[in-house]
Amino acid sequence: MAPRNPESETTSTLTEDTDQLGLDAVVKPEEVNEEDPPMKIVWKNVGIFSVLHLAALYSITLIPWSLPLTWAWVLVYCFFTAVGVTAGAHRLWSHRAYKAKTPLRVFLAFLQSAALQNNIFDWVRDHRVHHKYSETNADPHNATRGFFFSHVGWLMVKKHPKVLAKGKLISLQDMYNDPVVMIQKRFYKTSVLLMCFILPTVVPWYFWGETLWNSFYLASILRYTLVLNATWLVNSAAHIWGNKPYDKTINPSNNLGVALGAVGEGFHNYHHVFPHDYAASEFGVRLNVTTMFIDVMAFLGLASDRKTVSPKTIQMRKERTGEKSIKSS
Ligand code: ST9
Ligand code: ZN
Ligand code: ZN
Repeated sequence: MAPRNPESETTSTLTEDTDQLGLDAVVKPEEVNEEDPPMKIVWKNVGIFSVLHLAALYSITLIPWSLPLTWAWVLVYCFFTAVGVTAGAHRLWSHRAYKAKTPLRVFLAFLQSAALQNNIFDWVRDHRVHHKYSETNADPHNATRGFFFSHVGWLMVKKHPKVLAKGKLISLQDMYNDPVVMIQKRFYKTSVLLMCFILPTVVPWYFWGETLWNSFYLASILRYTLVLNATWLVNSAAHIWGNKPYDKTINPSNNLGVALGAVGEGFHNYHHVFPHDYAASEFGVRLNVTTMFIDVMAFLGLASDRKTVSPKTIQMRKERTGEKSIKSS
């Protein structure tokens, strides 16, 4: 087990299993589920996601005809795109699990634009609603509607009226107060054009003579589609399959496959119980590249106040509500 460091001066340990944002206080389905109008399909999005995935399949056929340096670039850019989502939109902005100085917040905002998963503001709003109203009609990607809906289907239909209604009750004052978030929201389309399409395409062409065609399909289209699906697996697979060592009454589960693919975000049973832990896991850096990244940023003086949960609190919670005879990972 990787050592945790709850006593370190840059890490604050919460002794109670409560979340300042109130996101661990899950609302029960019967409080939200009384109306269920038919889903309205948004055909434009069905078309876009279909073409994107076909283009990603075509991109795979280009791999043998492209340069090894381009493959390396795709992997590196996958990593940084993922970190923009996990260390940025998720752990920093949605859960305030640590603090980041302005240069790091700017860097993460650019990386989050490379992920093209909506701007930080909208991402955070949907994610906070997801935690608070998990598995109800107010959950944007309610996994009780099945794998496909929680994976990508929710982006192909109009949102349930309960999502919009309950979303308006979620506190977003910290987002309004963060100039980096508001500037990224304002210039989102430009930043996506630059970070998701132009930069990843131009680098292999300019620096090692890759064709623009290969660069575009591999570093933009394939990389984007891979990171999208890795992210979506947290909403789908990790809400359906896995272990529940911390709370057996909820659907979010610890799923090692997802933890690997989603750079440390697969300990989802833990994360829904302790959403404010900056490691999103009981095990610190183990199978958790995002935690390593945040730790490196703390070492460089760019991140601080990394919140963790004390081992005693975790143990008590396991004994109270966890699946017995299941190891945490
Ligand atoms: C994408 C997002 O992929 C992925 C998020 C994943 C989250 C994962 C979390 C898991 C944990 C973290 C793990 C990370 C792992 C990473 C691993 C990496 C390797 N509350 O939206 P509209 C308002 S996006 C309150 O049009 P419709 C809104 O402000 C992919 N209000 O709703 C607006 O108000 P106004 C790329 C809300 O019409 C109005 O409602 N993006 C809320 O129902 C209408 O908003 C796309 O493809 C809320 N929650 O349409 C875009 N939400 O009118 C896809 C909205 O006043 N989206 N409002 O301005 C769309 O096209 C549409 O949103 C829609 C719904 C069709 C889905
Ligand atoms: Zn979840
Ligand atoms: Zn979360």
